[in-house]
Amino acid sequence: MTTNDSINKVVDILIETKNITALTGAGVSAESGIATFRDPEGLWAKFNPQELASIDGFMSNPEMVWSWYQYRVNIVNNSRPNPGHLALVEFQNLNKVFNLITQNVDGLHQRAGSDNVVELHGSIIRNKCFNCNEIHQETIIIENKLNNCKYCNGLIRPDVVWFGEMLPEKEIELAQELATNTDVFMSIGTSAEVYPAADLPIIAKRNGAVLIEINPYITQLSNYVDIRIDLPSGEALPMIIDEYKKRTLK
Ligand code: BJW
Ligand code: ZN
Repeated sequence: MTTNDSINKVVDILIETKNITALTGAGVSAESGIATFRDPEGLWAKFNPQELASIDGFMSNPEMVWSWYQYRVNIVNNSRPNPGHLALVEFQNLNKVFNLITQNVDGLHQRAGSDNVVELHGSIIRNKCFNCNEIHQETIIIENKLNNCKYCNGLIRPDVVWFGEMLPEKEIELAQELATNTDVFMSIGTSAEVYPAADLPIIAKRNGAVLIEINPYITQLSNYVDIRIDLPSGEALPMIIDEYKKRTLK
């Protein structure tokens, strides 16, 4: 099947369906200049996840972890949503039930205009207290200095989910329910290697959904999906929306 055939097949399915759920990963923000994790140029090729994205890492060197996240917050603040994010906003206007679940912590879906985004791994723009868990909404960037909680004096950390930490209960339960009940599930720009998010496409397919993957490279999910579009999401998603509009406006 050519890429165009796959796009056409996806649009055939979307037109007939009532309920669409998308799970996005770091690949969706790659075209906004935000590094992914597991690609050859990704963050985990240069940085050690155990040192930077775990409780033990924060406890042994909080200054280093905090400044690494501030460096990434700066990149996010200077980035913009790309055509993939913008096309996902248009999925809200197809007169279907559309649910967007993301593993991304960069807030770019929301900045693009997506509503009710289910954030599985938190947000890099939000901070919380390492000790009492209180959310500190205000941006606390005092160069690379560590900040303390105004309630309990604990250290402030980013409100993201590190390895070994539980995902926010409400979000993961909602995501599992959406995956169970959807007609179409799109896995976009994720390596599908990190659990429990990586279970969501499997749950959807086991419960009868058509499973679509959009990713320029093969993932662990690729052999299992019904349709694969091997393009960057910033190209594939606008193509799908354009074709959908062309067909439904006739
Ligand atoms: C494009 C593109 C373009 C490129 N267009 N596509 C053994 C020991 C301990 C734990 C475990 C274990 N085995 C399993 C676990 C559990 C663990 C886990 O899954 N580990 C695996 C790595 C094996 N999971 C957890 O620990 C989770 N918690 C949990 O399970 O709690 C229960 C528990 C408690 C205690 C012990 C055990 C279990 C928490 C996971 C938290 C993940 N956190 C991170 C960091 C967030 C904060 C931050 O940003 O720093 O979340 S890790 C990182 O991976 C980030 C991402 O959200 C997540 C997923 O990555 P994603 O989005 O898929 O990115 P990549 O880089 O992997 O893939 C990008 C894809 O894009 C590629 O496929 C490219 O081809 C593609 N791409 N350009 C479209 N233009
Ligand atoms: Zn506190």
